[in-house]
Amino acid sequence: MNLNELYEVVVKRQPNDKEFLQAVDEVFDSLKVIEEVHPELLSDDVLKRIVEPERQIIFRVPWVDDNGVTQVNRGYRIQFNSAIGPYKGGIRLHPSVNISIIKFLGFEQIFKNALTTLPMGGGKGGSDFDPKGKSDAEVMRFCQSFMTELYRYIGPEVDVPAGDIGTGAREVGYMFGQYKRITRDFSGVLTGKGLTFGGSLTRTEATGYGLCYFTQALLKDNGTTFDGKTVAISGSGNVAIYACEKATQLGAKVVTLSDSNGYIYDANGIDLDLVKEIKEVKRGRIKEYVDVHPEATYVAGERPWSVKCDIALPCATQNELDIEDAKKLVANGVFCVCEGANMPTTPAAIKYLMENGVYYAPGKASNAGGVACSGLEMSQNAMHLSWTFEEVDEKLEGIMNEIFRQCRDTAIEYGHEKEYVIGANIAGFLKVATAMKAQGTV
Ligand code: NDP
Ligand code: 2IT
Repeated sequence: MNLNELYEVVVKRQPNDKEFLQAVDEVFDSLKVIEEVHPELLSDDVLKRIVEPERQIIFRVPWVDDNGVTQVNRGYRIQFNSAIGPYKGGIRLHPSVNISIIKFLGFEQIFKNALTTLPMGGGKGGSDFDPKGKSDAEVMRFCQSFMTELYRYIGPEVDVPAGDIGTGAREVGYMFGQYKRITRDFSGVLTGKGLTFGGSLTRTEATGYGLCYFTQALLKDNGTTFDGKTVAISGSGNVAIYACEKATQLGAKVVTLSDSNGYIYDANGIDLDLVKEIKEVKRGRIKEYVDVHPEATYVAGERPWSVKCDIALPCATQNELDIEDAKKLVANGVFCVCEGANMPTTPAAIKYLMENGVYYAPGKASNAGGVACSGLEMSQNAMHLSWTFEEVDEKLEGIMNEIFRQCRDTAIEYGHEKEYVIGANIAGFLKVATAMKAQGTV
């Protein structure tokens, strides 16, 4: 069966899962390069298995709100691939969550985790629960109910969930507490834990910092640096905040951040202490920024891609940068787009950016710093020790440099220099495929 034929099988099996099909299509597009040069590396048996999750768990999550009313959400955990390690990946809490979104995220995670060089398989979970506007007590009751079902499927050597959209330190803490209460097992079953109970220094910063380390490696390889560049970032959550921090430390000026209601533009560079106060302490909205900085602007209902910048780092959600946005970015002189979010750039936008000579890096490579640091948290938990911030940060930078090297060198090896998406997909795939073949048809 060739890649086109297998893609038709995947479509037939889940015709409505558009995000998942988009993610598979992108990977298959890259694998066509191997199909042409080295068909023997594409085993039919491996390909057929890699697009089907090993296990999909869907469950009811009932909880009682502050008014005493029962609420019901749907919980998911997709254990996609365990060829190179225990399932590993975050939990997304957002009203848009459905099986397609969790499957696309789980599929991406397989290749991302392989690129980190650490022994982690691919998984993802979540729920259509919306933590926004809920009290701490409601969030706690939801997280406890979610874990009361999930605990039987996970474990430190089985499946290790973590944060994603809507799941931060608060939610991981509540889930960890409930897991421990049910199992009596104090172990590294989740990552992104608080620093007083097994969390790793640098995990909070890791995805955003890692994105900038990857981008820095890419820029260096192309003869430039962050220094003096203007950067547009979308989102104002965990990834966006720490991408803004590191890009600024590396000499860039970050001029935008956003949330699902609009974006802020500050020509003087984002005041990140204020953003942290609004988002991390008050759990407020990004438009509150202009209350303190009236010289900055807030644009409601728009995304930040019409702003003039050299480098764009989409850090909010999937398909948030489309072909119209890509055209605006190119017209304004952007030369580099590295993804902090998972699949934020639409296929047409990726094509347009690359055709116009923009360096483009896919999230499964450039945002792998978060899960890489989670892997380091697992190592520390297994050894019952903790490394300093500097030690973890140094390891993180080393891993991101190595991921960039794999993307660059694999792209060159297959005759597609600077097409980092091809390098990422092929390098990640070959590692997992080799392990799957060695373990037989399971
Ligand atoms: P957070 O929940 O901390 O922040 C998410 C941000 O994205 C918020 O500003 C949110 O705005 C915005 N956003 C979410 N959904 C939408 C939407 N539908 N339209 C517009 N804006 C939206 O999540 P993270 O920062 O952790 O995650 C951001 C991205 O990075 C996701 O794609 C995630 O999968 C990816 N990622 C995260 C990692 C991590 O370690 N946390 C690791 C690797 C990738 P609002 O408040 O209005 O919803
Ligand atoms: O998309 C991702 O890589 C994450 N949300 C982080 C997963 C993790 O296990 O740390």
